[in-house]
Amino acid sequence: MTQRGLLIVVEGCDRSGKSTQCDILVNSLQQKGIDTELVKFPDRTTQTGKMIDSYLQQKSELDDHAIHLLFSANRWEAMKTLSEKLNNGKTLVVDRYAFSGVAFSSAKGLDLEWCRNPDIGLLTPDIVLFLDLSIDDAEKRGGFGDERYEKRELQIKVRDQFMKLKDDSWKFIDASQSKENVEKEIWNTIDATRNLLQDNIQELQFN
Ligand code: Z5A
Ligand code: MG
Repeated sequence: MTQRGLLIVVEGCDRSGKSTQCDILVNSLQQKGIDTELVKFPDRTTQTGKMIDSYLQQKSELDDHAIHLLFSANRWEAMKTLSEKLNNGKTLVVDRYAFSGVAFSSAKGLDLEWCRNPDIGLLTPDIVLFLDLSIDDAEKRGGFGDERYEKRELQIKVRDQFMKLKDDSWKFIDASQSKENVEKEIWNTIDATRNLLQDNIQELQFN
């Protein structure tokens, strides 16, 4: 029987290098002969993703609850395909997941428990790599951009909310290091936990 792939989630503050490191990690895993694919949320290509993209680019307005539910729907519509891929042995590296959803919406003032509810039942990650970067260091990376949430005050609140969501599956990575050193720390973390994860691998779990 094919052993299922791992669900590796990469989370973190804005500008912490998530997308950069996801690309590197996918390549490194592939080079080791591990069948791996990159997934990114929000997926801006689907119908819900197009609405999210327009909202993030400040081209449209939506109620805070409505956009929260759209981000969640954007994940739900991918779940069947993702679980099939995992069950067929593919490892997935996921750039942002439900933790971002809860952290951003609750930082805007929505109730944390309310924010968690629509994502209950999504696939549970085997490991969450949290790329940790102070807001000051994030700003040194060329400043925040023009998208809706790219503001210092909100980003400070988002980090506080993320800290309320962590559990034992979270591994903190010091994202203030050079790209190469972050890459090494991530690889060492994956390598240290991979055998443990593979030994304890269960059927896919839904949270
Ligand atoms: N959002 C939400 O509200 N609800 C949800 O459910 C979800 C998301 C899933 C868009 O996300 C917004 O959606 C986001 C959260 C919200 N809002 N904010 N803010 P996105 O994932 O599409 O956002 P993004 O545009 O990709 O930005 P990002 O993820 O914050 O950036 P990053 O991926 O962490 O960083 P990067 O693109 O890899 O690197 C940023 C820059 O830093 C770039 O110039 C790199 O070359 C540089 N970099 C990277 N690593 C380093 C190191 N180590 N040293 C120096 N410079 C570096
Ligand atoms: Mg990114």
